[in-house]
Amino acid sequence: MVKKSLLRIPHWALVAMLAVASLALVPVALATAQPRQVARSATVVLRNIAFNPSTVTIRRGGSVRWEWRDGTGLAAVYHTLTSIGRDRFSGTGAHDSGSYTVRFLRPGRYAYECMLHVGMTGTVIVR
Ligand SMILES: [Cu+2]
Repeated sequence: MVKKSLLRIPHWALVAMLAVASLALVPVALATAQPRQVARSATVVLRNIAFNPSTVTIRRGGSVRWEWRDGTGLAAVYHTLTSIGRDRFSGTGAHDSGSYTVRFLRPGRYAYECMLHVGMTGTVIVR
């Protein structure tokens, strides 16, 4: 009976408290539901046998530029840019310098790799 007396809050008061509590949550929910500002384009540098950064996110219609900068001359390391997975894009053969740019028109998750180095992978997320 003692326990029950603790719960002697009128029903309307409980409803009012829940209403206030849910209102307090609304701004947070709206803030997380809004899409974050996504960059129009991104640059990925091929260096140290890796794509840097390995994941980039851009807006639909934007582009990604890859730059081969993994050493020069005899120390140059060759890499390919090879699309894998369901959402594909055209890539390149093996290079040790230069750049390559792809414009992404459709939202999706574009995975890619270097065919010469196991584990050298990257992803372009288009929103
Ligand atoms: Cu490579």
